[in-house]
Amino acid sequence: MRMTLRWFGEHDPVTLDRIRQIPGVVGIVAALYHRRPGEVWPADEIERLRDAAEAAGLALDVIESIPVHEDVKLGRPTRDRYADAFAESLRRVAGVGCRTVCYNFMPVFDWTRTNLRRPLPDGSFSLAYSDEELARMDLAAAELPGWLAGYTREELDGLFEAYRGVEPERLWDHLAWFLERVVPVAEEAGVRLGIHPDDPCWPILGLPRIVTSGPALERLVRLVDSPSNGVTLCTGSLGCAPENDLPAIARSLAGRIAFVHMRNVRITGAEPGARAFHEAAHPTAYGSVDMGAVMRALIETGFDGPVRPDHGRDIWGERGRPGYGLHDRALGAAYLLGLAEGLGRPFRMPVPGGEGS
Ligand code: DNO
Repeated sequence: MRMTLRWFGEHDPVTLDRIRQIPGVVGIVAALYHRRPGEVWPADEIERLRDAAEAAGLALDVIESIPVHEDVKLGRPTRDRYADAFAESLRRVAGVGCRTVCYNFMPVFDWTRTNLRRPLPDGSFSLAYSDEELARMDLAAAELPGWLAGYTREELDGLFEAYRGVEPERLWDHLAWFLERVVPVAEEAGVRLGIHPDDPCWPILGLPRIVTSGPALERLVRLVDSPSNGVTLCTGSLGCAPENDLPAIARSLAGRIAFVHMRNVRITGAEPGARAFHEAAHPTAYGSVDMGAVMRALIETGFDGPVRPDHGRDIWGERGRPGYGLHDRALGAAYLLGLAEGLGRPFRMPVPGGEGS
């Protein structure tokens, strides 16, 4: 396994020089964040990303994400053009030597939280979500934190309208169509795709969400039966629903896990309509995810890909990008390294001053 950390590019206050000092981190997870869904990524910009990582002694291990245009999710006639643009970006990512690409198929919003700075009893701050708070929010006043900005009011209304008729089974059809189109290109380019589960893993705001459980991920990998059609096992996204048995999911997807996000969440409400959780420190005791059992499942099923700690709390006075400060993610990485070492299969490690450092 390779330990990686997400990096948001040259304006990220968490610099590559700092990332390389976290023990065990050998690669980064990055993207061309300024590129809009449906654009073909310019090869020279991807090369610059790889070169920046390598100049800091790190590899560009994962692209997270190439966004999927809404027209593809909606099955609109323009989807061919946008799926082909996605496929072309895949080829170009492979061209710089990066072999893992994460994406998601969530309508309109990516991960969603209702509070980006919930104080925890130890004085740290974390991201939180509650169905009840979401129901009270005024979308028109753009109150919802954590969602992709960049929509105008009209665009948002148009998208909600367009999704009104899209039942989950239609969204599955659109996802199948997309995979049939892009997986052969990924195969040829030697890239593994890893779909990111929906976060939180249930429908919100009346929009359909389908990548929400173990059975859904198993259905996904069967849509196109290729090692290039894989998943991103995100313990935090799936872990918000108590019915998701994460170690069992990890085992059932053996061989098809392209990438792993390991973080912990504490579930504080499990009833439909009153579901709630907040993000927690990575160790098992702080949340509802059995992190050790997940790591054991990954090791026992031979997973050997990139892993990253995910959303950290803001601690020690840091005011990081929500979920993506330095300190708590570094602690998360160290914890995950310890878990794996204790289970007898350490992460690949650069030796300071030696090979790989
Ligand atoms: C949240 C992330 C997600 C993820 C995308 C992948 O912090 O896990 O934004 O990058 O959903 O497409």
